[in-house]
Amino acid sequence: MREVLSSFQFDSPVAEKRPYGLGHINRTILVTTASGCRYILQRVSEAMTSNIPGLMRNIALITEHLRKKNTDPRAVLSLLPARDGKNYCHTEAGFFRVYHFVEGTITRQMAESAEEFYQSALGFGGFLEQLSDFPPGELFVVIPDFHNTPDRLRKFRESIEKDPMGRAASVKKEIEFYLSREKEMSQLQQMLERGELPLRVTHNDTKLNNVLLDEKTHKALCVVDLDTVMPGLSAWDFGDAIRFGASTGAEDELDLSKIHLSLPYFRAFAKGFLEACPGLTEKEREVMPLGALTITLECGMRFLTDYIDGDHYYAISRETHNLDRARTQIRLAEEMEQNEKEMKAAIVECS
Ligand code: ADP
Ligand code: GN1
Ligand code: MG
Repeated sequence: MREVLSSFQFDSPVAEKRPYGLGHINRTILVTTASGCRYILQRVSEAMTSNIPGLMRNIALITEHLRKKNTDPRAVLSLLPARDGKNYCHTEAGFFRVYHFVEGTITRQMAESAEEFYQSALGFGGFLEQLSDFPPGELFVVIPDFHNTPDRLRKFRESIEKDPMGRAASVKKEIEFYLSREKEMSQLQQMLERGELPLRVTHNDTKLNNVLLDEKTHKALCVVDLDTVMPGLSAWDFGDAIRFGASTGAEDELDLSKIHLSLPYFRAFAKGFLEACPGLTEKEREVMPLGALTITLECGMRFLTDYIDGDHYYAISRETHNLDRARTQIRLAEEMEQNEKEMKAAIVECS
């Protein structure tokens, strides 16, 4: 850690460091220096380390682009350079980067009101809008096929086949749930391949805790977690935000009776997203509910894959954590299937 900390140009000596946030992928540490300045130090997940210069170039390009469109410096993440001039450092312990801490903000794991969720939609929709003139082809594809749901299904089948932990037999019901939805899971990808939906620069990980809200106004201020910004579909960003934020329970809730799709939250998010990103095509609007279902199924299937594989990808704090997560996604997906008409009507209302 000493080597990592001495690689970056902090304003003064480091006084304190502690784990921070509830992300599942990177290791995030809050660093405070002697002068009281705060920074976010991250050890980048191994899933992303195939081309760190490519990943960090993406982040530099995106933040530079966003900075031209935002006057408030707190609205865009800002990287702290390493002493060698790069925007990351490499040690035996992995790849690290540092962001300036965006002060005066809060992160929610669950929105406290539909209004707050609407604000987050303005944040994520605005992000999409502000990057709509950024050429997607400029970006390095950090995790290929990240939201290629049929490909995720193929990997799921491979894991069931290998079953390295001998867990598959105990989760037959859950496996069956996902396998039986191949058709639904393939639709968006097929539309993308047929050219019916435009490829945009998308965030691809639009969980509520990836947008910082201003602590005073509770308005969306800054979108974080830029590792997965890649060419993608607007329905993925919309869908992932709904999956996480329009659920009435936590992603890892054990009491499944607490998991419902909140239609008021769905409407609030749809309204904000469409207001902030008015340039979506008719087809893109039409597939927004399908985006919610697809990403919920995909995400649940990824959790179950990781459970079967032995929990190598997502951070867990109990043995069945990934299985518990896969089960909440099943509940939520079922409710989305039951409320397809209502979701479609909400999109029409907001358009
Ligand atoms: P992960 O990929 O593991 O989810 P994130 O980049 O999302 O990591 O960071 C984890 C959490 O740290 C975020 O949910 C957010 O609360 C907080 N965070 C990240 N970057 C900043 C920043 N620059 N300023 C303030 N908080 C931040
Ligand atoms: C991960 O990094 P974090 O916690 O914001 C994951 C997302 C999943 C999410 C599920 C790079 O997001 O794809 O939807 O967990 N990010 C990556 O909570 O795999
Ligand atoms: Mg995150």
